[in-house]
Amino acid sequence: MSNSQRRLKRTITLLGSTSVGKSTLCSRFVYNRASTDYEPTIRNQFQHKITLNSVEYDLQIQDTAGLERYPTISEGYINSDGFILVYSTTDNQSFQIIQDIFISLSNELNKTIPLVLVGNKSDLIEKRKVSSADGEALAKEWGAAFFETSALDGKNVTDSFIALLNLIDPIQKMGQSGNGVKKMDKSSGAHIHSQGLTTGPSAKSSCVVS
Ligand SMILES: Nc1nc2c(ncn2[C@@H]2O[C@H](COP(=O)(O)OP(=O)(O)O)[C@@H](O)[C@H]2O)c(=O)[nH]1
Ligand SMILES: [Mg+2]
Repeated sequence: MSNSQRRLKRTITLLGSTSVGKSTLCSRFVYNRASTDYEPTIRNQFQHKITLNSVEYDLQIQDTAGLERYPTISEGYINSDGFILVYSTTDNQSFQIIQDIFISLSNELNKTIPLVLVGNKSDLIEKRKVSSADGEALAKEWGAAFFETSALDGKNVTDSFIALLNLIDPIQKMGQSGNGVKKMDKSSGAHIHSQGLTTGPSAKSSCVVS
């Protein structure tokens, strides 16, 4: 038993306004490169395998596009196990929009939602508009884990996905409780992060544009 690996299927959805770097984050995580050689219309799905602490995760990662034209969260996302909500640290409007998206998500998914808030483009230091403190405060309010990332240089990208996977399991074990978004202590995300889960993404991945 101790030698057998657990296998878990997980669906993760990235949400956020246009150009915050959702597709580039997916490309960085799955292929370890920043470029995106596809132009998704509404949704783009990646299959990716990653092993963490002897658990083999079979990931379906849903990249989204054009969400600002869809004020309510599409049914396609309702079965996601967790969400990465992305804004750009260089764009105040994207920080506002991610808050609107969170409200839609909370209203539509009447259950506990594992969430990671990501402020992307942290490499663009001179262009920063949203402070780290504001991002962190928002994540704390939501009970989400928080990372500032750069899909360009890779900073914190894998860590963001791993933090979400580790948030999903405890929440699923807890079961669904309460109305709306369960306020989870941000420290649980930070704790998971600080455990130093170092296993990198495996080579098995594919991408399907829909
Ligand atoms: N400097 C920098 N540029 C980024 C980063 N992430 C994405 N970009 C650029 O931002 C633009 C929009 O990225 P994209 O992934 O298409 O955004 P999406 O619309 O949210 O999927 C592209 O030109 C990317 O190269 C980042 O972390 N740093
Ligand atoms: Mg995109």
